Amino acid sequence: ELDPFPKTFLWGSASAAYQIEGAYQEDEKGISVWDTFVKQPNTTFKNTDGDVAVDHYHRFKEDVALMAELGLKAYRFSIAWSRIFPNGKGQANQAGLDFYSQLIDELLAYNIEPIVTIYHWDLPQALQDQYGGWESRQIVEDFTRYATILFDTFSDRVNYWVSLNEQNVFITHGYLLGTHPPGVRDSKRMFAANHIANLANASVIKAFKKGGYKGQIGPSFNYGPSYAFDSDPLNVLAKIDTEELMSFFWLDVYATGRYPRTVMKQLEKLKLAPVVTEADQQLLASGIPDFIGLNYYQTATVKASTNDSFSGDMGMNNSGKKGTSKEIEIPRVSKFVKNPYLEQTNWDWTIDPIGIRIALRTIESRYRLPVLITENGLGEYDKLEHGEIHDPYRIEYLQKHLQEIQAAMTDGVQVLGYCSWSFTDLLSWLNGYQKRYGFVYVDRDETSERTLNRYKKDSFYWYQKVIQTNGDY
Ligand code: BGP
Repeated sequence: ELDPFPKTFLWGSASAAYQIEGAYQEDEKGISVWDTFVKQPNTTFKNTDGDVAVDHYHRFKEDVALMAELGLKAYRFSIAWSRIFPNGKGQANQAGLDFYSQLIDELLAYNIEPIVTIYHWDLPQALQDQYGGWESRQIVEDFTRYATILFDTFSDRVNYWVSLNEQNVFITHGYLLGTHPPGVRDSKRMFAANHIANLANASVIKAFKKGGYKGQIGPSFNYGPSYAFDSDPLNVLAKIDTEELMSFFWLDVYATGRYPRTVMKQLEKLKLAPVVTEADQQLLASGIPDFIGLNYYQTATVKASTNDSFSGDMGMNNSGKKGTSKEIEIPRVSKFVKNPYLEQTNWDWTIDPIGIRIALRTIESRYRLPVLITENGLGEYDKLEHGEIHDPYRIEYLQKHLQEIQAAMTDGVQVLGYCSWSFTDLLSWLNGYQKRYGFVYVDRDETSERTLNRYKKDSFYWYQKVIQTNGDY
């Protein structure tokens, strides 16, 4: 028997500025590293920039009206740093503040709780050029100043803040795999930049607490638990190593202010460990969040690796052609293998509802912090036919995940709410516009006229019912 969802449960949906807004140069907005990255010569990004995206900047009232029709209780969005500070710092841009102020007011008019992400990857290009972005300690101060302006301007109306979105993703892709800006492939630089991002995260949380603002703050983290392929003790050890390296290396710092000793020891041996001063240690300890934001998509299954070298190629399937991803290996740690019990999407992401229960249980038993599920969803091809989109696969995916969340809550995990990814269809960073996640279809048909019209999918009506019945449908 499952406990019912609490009355206060935040039934939500999520998005991020670069993926929906468009209007990339309007109202004094500065250029971000993503604006630049997708337009480099020889880029693999074709027709997949965020210049127009789904034009949310001009259509936010229409979008919020759809959220109200669906019955959302919460909406997670991000603020583009370069709208507030076109050059990353200096004088705040009033037009940028006004845009988000109007969006927040519009949400509140329909009783939709805004959940505001302060950083969802679109760093002002000026800070990259000036001092190398996340590789310079100067960013700690600039990021804190930017966040503080947001707290001062909006905390009378905002109760939930997400500090950094998926630090593990933007740091590893940006500095190890080279697939996100600034396109670096250097593990030493990656661990150094990552440490600075930790400091920036802690500094913002500390500023929030010291400022006495009302509400709660925490980082969102992409946590997909790992399984051992079988009970071979070597594979079980590989599972532990993988989770420490890929997840607890971040989550431990957020929740306890300390790096896991095992990973740090390995990094020291490899001469990759970041420099952590006494002052850093204190800052990390003073920036403990109120909740962990969980972005959950899939799990991994691992065997032990005996290989020595890293190919630098994560072998991801960004084409949407099923079965094209390559086997990933972290040398001397683990080899990622197919899990015979789990289905995969067309982008080769495993579909594993019980995995979210395992993620929630792990966070609870390790950190005893509440969790806000800030992302979860299915990226698939959708087909618009006579104004309708039949997406039973998405309904099934979300329904099964919600059931496991309810089970985790029944187990005793504190879950504040659930934001599906995403509300409208939007830009997928590495997959363009064909990989769709929304309850609302956006017509971005590049072959005919791109109307950007919105259409409600079947999953829209399904989620509407879920919310109406508080999960008891
Ligand atoms: C998360 C990001 C989101 C979103 C999502 C889906 O990592 O926080 O911004 O993009 O993943 O991923 P993708 O677009 O690669 O399918």
